[in-house]
Amino acid sequence: MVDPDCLFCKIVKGEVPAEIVREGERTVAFRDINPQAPTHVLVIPREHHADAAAAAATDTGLLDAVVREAHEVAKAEDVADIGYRIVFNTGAGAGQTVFHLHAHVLGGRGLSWPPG
Ligand code: D5M
Repeated sequence: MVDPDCLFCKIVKGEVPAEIVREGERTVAFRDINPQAPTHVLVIPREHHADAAAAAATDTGLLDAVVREAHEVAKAEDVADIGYRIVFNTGAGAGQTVFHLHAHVLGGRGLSWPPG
């Protein structure tokens, strides 16, 4: 399933450029255009799902693949041992701006809690 108007679907198809760091069978990982930490990578499924809730409702294996890939990114970026954060902004009220499921992988600096 692809949404022709979706920015991240266009990145999957190569129609919009992105700094891709890893590609898997089900996922693509690329650097966030507005990084909030030294490592800030987005992991997205190739399939279009608006957010984590939609993916959970329709495809039980997809979130597992995204989270596993987020951990592979953290290892490749050398932030896995010191600690990193995986964030799924889910819904506009939580700050989601792109409605294609994505995991933010943030690391390389101290990360405070609670998040803003
Ligand atoms: O996060 C959406 C994220 O997507 C936000 O951190 C900016 C990033 N973004 C937007 N456009 C691009 C492109 N073209 N390349 C890379 N990253 C991008 P959200 O959780 O929806 O607020």
